[in-house]
Amino acid sequence: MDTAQLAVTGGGVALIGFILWFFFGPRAATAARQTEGGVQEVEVVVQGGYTPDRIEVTQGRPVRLVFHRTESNPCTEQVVFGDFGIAKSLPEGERVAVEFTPDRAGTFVFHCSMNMVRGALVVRPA
Ligand SMILES: [Cu+2]
Repeated sequence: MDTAQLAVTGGGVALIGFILWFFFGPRAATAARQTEGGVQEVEVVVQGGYTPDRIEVTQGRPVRLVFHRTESNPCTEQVVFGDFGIAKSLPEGERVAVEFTPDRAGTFVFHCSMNMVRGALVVRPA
C-alpha cells in the first residue's frame, strides 16, 4: 500500500469508529433542574429530535418537561409518554409543559406519535 491508500484506509476506519460511537456509544443524561417548589424541570427543544434526548429524574417527585418545538415538521407535533398515559400536542413555537410524578424507577421512552423520534426519561430510585 502506498501513502494515499493508507490514508484512505485509515480514514475509513476512523469514520466507522465515529459512526459506531455516534449511534451506539454511551449517552450522557441531562439531570433535571430543581425548582424552588421541588419540581424537577427540564426544557426540551424539539427540532429534528429531542434535545436533550436523555433526561434523568428522581422517582416520586413531580417532573415538568417543557417542550419547545421550533420546527414545522408534522412528525414531531405530538409527544407521547406511553408508560405514563400521556400524549400532548406541541404547537410550533410554543412551550408545552408535560407534568407528572414518576411512580416507578426505570428507563421510559418518549416519542413522536409515529414513534420515529425518540428520547428517554431515566427515573432513578428515590
Ligand atoms: Cu414522527
